[in-house]
Order: sequence, then C-alpha cells, then structure tokens
Amino acid sequence: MNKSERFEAIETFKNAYIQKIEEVSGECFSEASLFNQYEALAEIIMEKNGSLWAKTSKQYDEIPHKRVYLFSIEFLIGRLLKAFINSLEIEDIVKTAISELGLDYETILNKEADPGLGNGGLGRLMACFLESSATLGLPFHGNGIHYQHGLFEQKIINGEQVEVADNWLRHGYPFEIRKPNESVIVKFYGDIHYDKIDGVLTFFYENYEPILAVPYDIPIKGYHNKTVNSLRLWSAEPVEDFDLPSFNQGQFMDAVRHKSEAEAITQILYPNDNKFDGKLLRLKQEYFFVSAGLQRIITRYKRYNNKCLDEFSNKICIHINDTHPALCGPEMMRILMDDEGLSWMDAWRITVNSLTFTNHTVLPEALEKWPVDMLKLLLPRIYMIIEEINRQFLDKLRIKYGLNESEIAALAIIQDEQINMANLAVVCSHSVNGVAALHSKILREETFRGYYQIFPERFNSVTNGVTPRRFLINSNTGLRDLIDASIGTEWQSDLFALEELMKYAEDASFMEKYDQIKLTNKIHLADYIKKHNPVTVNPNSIFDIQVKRIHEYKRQLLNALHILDLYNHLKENPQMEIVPHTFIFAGKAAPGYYFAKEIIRLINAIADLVNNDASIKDQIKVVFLANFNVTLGEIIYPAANISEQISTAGKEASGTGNMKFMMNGAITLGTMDGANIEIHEAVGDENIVTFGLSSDEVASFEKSGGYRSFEVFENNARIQKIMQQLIDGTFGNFSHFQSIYDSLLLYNDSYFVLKDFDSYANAQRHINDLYQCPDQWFRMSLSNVAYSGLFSSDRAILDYQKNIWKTL
Ligand code: NBG
Repeated sequence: MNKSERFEAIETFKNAYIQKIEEVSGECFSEASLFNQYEALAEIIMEKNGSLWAKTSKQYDEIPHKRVYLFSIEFLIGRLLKAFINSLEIEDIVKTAISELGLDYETILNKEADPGLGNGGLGRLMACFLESSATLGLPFHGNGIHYQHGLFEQKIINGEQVEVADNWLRHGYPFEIRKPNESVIVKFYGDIHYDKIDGVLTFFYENYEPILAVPYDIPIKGYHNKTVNSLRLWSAEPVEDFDLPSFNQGQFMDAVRHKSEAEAITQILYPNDNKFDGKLLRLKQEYFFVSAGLQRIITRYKRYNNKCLDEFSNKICIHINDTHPALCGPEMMRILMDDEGLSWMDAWRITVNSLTFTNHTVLPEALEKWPVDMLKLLLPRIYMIIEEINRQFLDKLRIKYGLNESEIAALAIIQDEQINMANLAVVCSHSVNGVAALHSKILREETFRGYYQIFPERFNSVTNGVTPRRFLINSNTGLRDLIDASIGTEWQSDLFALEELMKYAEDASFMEKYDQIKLTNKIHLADYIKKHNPVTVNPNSIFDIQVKRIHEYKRQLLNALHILDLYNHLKENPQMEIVPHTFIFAGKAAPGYYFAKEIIRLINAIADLVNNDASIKDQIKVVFLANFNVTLGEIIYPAANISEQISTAGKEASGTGNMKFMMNGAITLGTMDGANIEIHEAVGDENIVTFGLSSDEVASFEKSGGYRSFEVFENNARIQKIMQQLIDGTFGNFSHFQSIYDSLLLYNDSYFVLKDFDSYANAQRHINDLYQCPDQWFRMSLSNVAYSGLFSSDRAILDYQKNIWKTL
C-alpha cells in the first residue's frame, strides 16, 4: 500500500469508526463510553468477517470437499478482536486511526471478555485446531456448548482460592450470531414402544421431554486469508417459554419452572479438568450437543445430496474429542435408523466410517463411566442401542476373534452396570489416537491393549500443537518483528522455516536484540505483577514459570517444596549467592479438589515467607498470579526463561503449555513425559533440562504397590526439614499443611514428589549455572524458538487431515 492509499484507508476507517460509535451508543463520539468504543470496533470487524464468512460457505458448497466436524464439550477460544484485526491485515491502520482519534487501542481491546468455555489444555487445543484449519483453508467446524457461565473467575483471598461466577455474557458478546431458524429438538426421558410395521421393527418414542437447541455461530477467521469457518455452540431453551395452563390456574412458579429446567442444561461449564464427575446434568449436556449437532449435520447433508446418505462417510467426518461426545456413536445410529429408516447394518457402516476418536488422558479418575440406570432413565432409546452395539461386538469377539470370557469382559462397553465411554468411542470409531508419542504408546500397550490386538489398524498418534499466531505472532510482537526482519515472514504460515534462525546463533548483534526483547517482555510481566500482587520483582532475575491447572500429577508441589528448600539453603548460608530467581505460578484448582486448593495455599504461604524476608536479599521471589486464563497466558509465555513441565512421567498425555513457552524461547525444565519427549528430541539434549523417573520406572513402582517415601525421607536431611516446616508453624500458627505432609509420608506419595526431589534440585542448580553463561543461554533459547515448527497446530491439523480424516 503506498503512502496516500494508507492515508486514505486510515481516514476511511476513522470516519466509519466515529459513525459506528455513535450508532451503538446513541451519543456523540466524544461522549461515548470505553465500552461503546469496544462495541463499535467489534461490530466493524464483524461486518468485515461477515462477508468473507458467507463467501467461504458458498465456496465449500460449490467445491465439495470432505468436511470435518469437531465435537468437543470445551472450546477455550480466548479473546478474538485482536486476532481478527491481525488476521485481516489491518492492525496498522486500525491502531493509527484510533490513536489519531485520541483513543487507546490496547485499553479498548481490554474491554473484551475472555470466554472461559473450557478448563485448560483440552479446550484450548480445540481452539488452536480451529484457527489452524481456517488458516490452512480447510472445511472444519466446531460443535460445542454455549455455556451461560464459563469457568469460574479465581480470586486469591488470604492466600486461598475463592471462586466467583463467570458471567461472560453480561454485556452481550459481539462475535456470535444466534440462528433460531436452525434450532432442533433434543429429547430426554420418556418411553419406547416398538411394533412391526410392514414386517419392519419400528420404534416409537413417547412422553419424552423436548428441549429446544438453539445454535450460536462464532466466526473462525484464517490468518491472512479469506477463509472463515464456524464454531457452533448450542444453547438449551424451553420449547415453549411458558406453561399457560399452570399460569391460568395461578401456579406461577410451575408456569416458568420448565423454562429454568431447560436452560439449566447449558448454564454452566463443569469446572473439572481431567476428572470425571458423574452428574446427571453433565450427561444431559453431553447428549444435548451431540444430538443437536448431528441432527443439523445430517439434515444439511441431505439437502445437498439428494436426500441420499450412502456417501455420507466419504464426505463427512465426525471427530469425537475425548469421551464427552462419545454418544455420537449411538445417536448417529438412532438418527439413521429411527429417523432415516436405514437398516442396522447400513447405519452401522456409515457410523463407524464417519467417526474418529482422540483420547486425551490415561488418568483412571478421568475415564467416564455412566451408570446404566442413569442412561436408561434419561436416554432410553440410546441405551437400547448401546446394549445392542455391545451385544453384537461381544459376539464378534467370541466368534470371529475367538477370545475367552475374561478377555471379552475387559473389552465390553457395558461393565459392572456402567457404560465405559472410552470403550464405546473405540468400538464406534474407525480411528483412535493419542496426543503425543508416549501417550499413544501407553494407549496401545495399556489402556486399550485388548483393542489394539484386534484392531491394530485403527490406532494412530498425532502429537498436539498450538497456534503460533496467538502464542507468538500476536502476543510477542517484539520477537515477531525481529524474526520478520531476519528471515522474512514465511515462517508465520510455515513454522518449520524458523530453523533458519539458527544462522544467528553466533551473531552478537542479533543476540543483543533478542535479549532486549525478552527483557522488555519481562518488564511487561513485572508491571502486571506489581499491579496485582503485593510484590516487586526484578526483571533481570530468572523468570521460572509454572502455569497450568493445579493438579497433583502436574506436581506444582515439587516446585513449591524445592523453593522452600532453596530458601532454607540461603538462610543457612548467608554468604551464598545465586542468580536471582522469580518463581511464578498461576492456575485454577477445581472447586471440589481440596488437595489442589491446599497446594495453592502452600504456594501463597511460601510466597509470603520468602518475599518478606530481607535476609535473603531479594535473591528469590515467589508470585502466584490469580485467575489464569488465555489472556493472562499471552502476557506470561513471552516473558519466561524457564518452562516448568514437571509432571510425574506417564501422567501428562501431552501438555501444550510446554509448546507455548518453547515458541517464546523459554527452556524446558521437565520430566520425560508427554510432548516433553518430543521437545527434547527436536531441540537436542543440550537445549533442555530433564530430570526424574522415566514412565517405565513409575509404572514399575506402581505395579509393585508404589515406592517407600519414608525411606527417602529418612535418608535426606533437607527433605526432613521441609516436611517438618509443613507442620511446625513455620507459616504461622494457622498455616499447617497436614494433608500435604500426610499424603507424602503416610500415604506413600503417589506422584513421586519426594522420589524425584533430588533429581529436580540438581536440575535447578544446573539451570542456575547455565544462566550465568549468556552466550550459551542465548543459543539454548534461540534453539527452542527455531525448532518449534513441529509444535505448530498447523502441523498437527495436517497430520489429522492426512492420516485420520483422510481429507487431503
Ligand atoms: C488433557 C491432557 C493434556 C493434553 C490436553 C490436550 C484432558 C482430559 N486432557 O496433557 O491432560 O495436552 O488434554 O490434548 O483434559
């Protein structure tokens, strides 16, 4: 764009913006509120998206290409406005125009709510997949739930987590379009009758409770292209607002009761991460979005394919993201047989050939098992179908594969009066995959061992990835500009091109700029910390960061106990000097997860002790930042020196925070778990610091009933001291941490915290040494950026498209 065109564009934008502000506020421009400024900007951008959105749909209809629909109970999309503006390539114009109007761009962007429609990695991964697919121009759409309340807002009060409801829709949400004319009915409860009509067994569903499912569509814009895909979120509403007969009889509460009962289904996101909580309402949610989504997809498909479903599985792929949407199997069977009149055999062929499944965890407490009674009551027809799928499958195991009864029992979908949802998903899909190499191996050899023996061809592996647009290009603009200036912009859509950066590994002037960018990002985070926590941190200290959900297996406890030990060490050796360290934590604990909340309390107690002790001369500071979410992550990742990825080996399926940190040049301090293993392979042993038990060692201890934590305790004076401090009043009279003490010593430390302690402390010391060699540290950091190509979700999506959905 030449100078005068650019000027034109700025002026045009200014005029449009002023006009829009006046339209949305009904006030003149100078009187409008900050929120009006945000609303107006969002509307202008949505208008731009709108026409591209319509064009993309038309194109997909004209050039038939296999479509993928991703079913997930969580989509953690983050704020959208900045991402839209950047993807439309108008950031420069918008920013300049806004500043010339005397307004502040960043402040306006900050008015946007961050929709918390997910718990953590699982939901965020789905958002990355949506963005990458749109950027690659592929027909790929999300299907999920329009929660009225997302994940709670976390406050830290007196060192403890306090949950506040998240009302993200309070001021409306400008990026969604409600489409009431595409609503469908989802049926719960009721009775099933069947009869032979013209020799065909026909099912009648009566006395059910109908719920209206209304879709809201959110545009998913590709980066620097014209593709706009959709994320469709379903909201539950009563079929009729009002029960008129009750109202007329003066029973006003009864008249509206069914309205709130219907709406309850999509009121709230369950706040558990990696934990099954078998509530009836959750089962309703699962069936609700599965049924609504599939009904619409099949209706639409028929409209464009002469009502014929024969080719369905060649043109449509339905992806089951973890087991929450596993009812896709039986629900598809129901629609194809009961609504479309297909035979069992035809319906089964289409179902299995259309469905694919990704497992995201091997933690036993996370695996979904629904009581048969609950399913029978809530979804009687679906239960009948599951029973029949199970019966036919077990027969096949017996007859075709010759399995004995105990082998068969292990593979059954219905076990001990419960529906094993992972088994259901495997049986109904033609592809099953894990999310990192180690995780897929554990699936093949442990979790789904029996299935792997009979269906080896179904098993795949795709290592997760994250979108570099959100986690580098738009959030670390300093680094983005330096990379652009050094190797051009191709890397933005082909992250492997970052390898070219290695030619600067010995370049002093590049290093100086690179280090300056990291420092600027750290200053930015330090300012944020100062605003939100009563502590000032030194931007020249090592920023050692662990941000993720709080969970025992992720071992924030190991990190916290090591800080306490380091503090003891400094106290005992007043002469000792270390590189100043700032340990930063953030993450939410599920409200019902007592132990995780104790870990938060401990971290805050340690922060209080350490930050207020002048005798250690500011050599360590500890910060717990409240309310970790996507937006806060975007400030944190670019500022990190160390990325803590210290889960007990074998427990973290992949991890994706590890990739976000890596892309921003942080060095992983991690166990050989999940995708850390692949990060290790990509950057080489010299550019990562690993420690701890291997997954095989953990598994072998577990098989023999665990290790003896008391023996480690007895032989290690430093561990004895920190354990004692948990219960001796070190943190003030009321701050005992008895349950943590007991879990580590009395209950044998199931997550191997004490077992890995020494190895972790050594790794930390090693980092301290490395940081003191700036040239070496720079090379390590740069290697992490340069070799992050493999961890782009563009690569992950291409793997899925080629090997799993077979769309390319
Ligand atoms: C999580 C795993 C992570 C993984 C994400 C995305 C669940 C059930 N699983 O390790 O714990 O990175 O899924 O695959 O939330």
